[in-house]
Amino acid sequence: MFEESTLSDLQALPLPQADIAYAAAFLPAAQADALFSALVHGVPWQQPQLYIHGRQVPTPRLCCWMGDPDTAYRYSNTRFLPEPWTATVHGLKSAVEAASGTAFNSVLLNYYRDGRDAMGWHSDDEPELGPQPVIASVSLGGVRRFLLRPASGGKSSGIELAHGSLLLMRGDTQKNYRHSLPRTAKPVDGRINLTFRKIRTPALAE
Ligand SMILES: O=C(O)CCC(=O)C(=O)O
Ligand SMILES: [Mn+2]
Repeated sequence: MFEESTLSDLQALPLPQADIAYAAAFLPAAQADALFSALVHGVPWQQPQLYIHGRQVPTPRLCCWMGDPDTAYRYSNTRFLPEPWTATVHGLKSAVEAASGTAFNSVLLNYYRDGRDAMGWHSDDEPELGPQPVIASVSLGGVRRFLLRPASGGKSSGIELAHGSLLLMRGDTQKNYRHSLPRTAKPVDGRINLTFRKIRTPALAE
């Protein structure tokens, strides 16, 4: 289903103490269009509640955790079990694995319905991801600005993540940088992002 794409399509982003590579055209446009529609309709989207200063607030986006059955992860004191792979997402996983040379066992899908949906500053640094996680991020739909800023503070840099693009964050990127997807007042189409991850499962066996 997915065309071959290789590491040679990836370009390094010039951020110090990070290892970030970007392929703007990882998926051909027609394939990215088909994938977007398949995911909008075919993923069991959820909208968990967040607790902020004791108040319950719906997460400002829809999401779904998908993966191998043993990839439960912990977030805000809750243990989440993954949804089983759909054929579409599993096919994309194989394409991302071939392009990145990395095996993944889970993916977090996020659906930003419009410019009000967003994700705040964070690092993907959960202990179960290990010290130097490889995070492979595929973007589909409306183009949004992805920001990175040094964990020690300082200026943020942005990249517009294209429809069908692949962004790889490796090495010390999560240790040395935070990232976010800010809200935008500009009219923007819905966007789906998939971040493939490798969860180390034995630590979660309890
Ligand atoms: O939507 C994006 O591009 C970023 C998503 C993200 O940072 C995450 O899922 O951890
Ligand atoms: Mn993230």
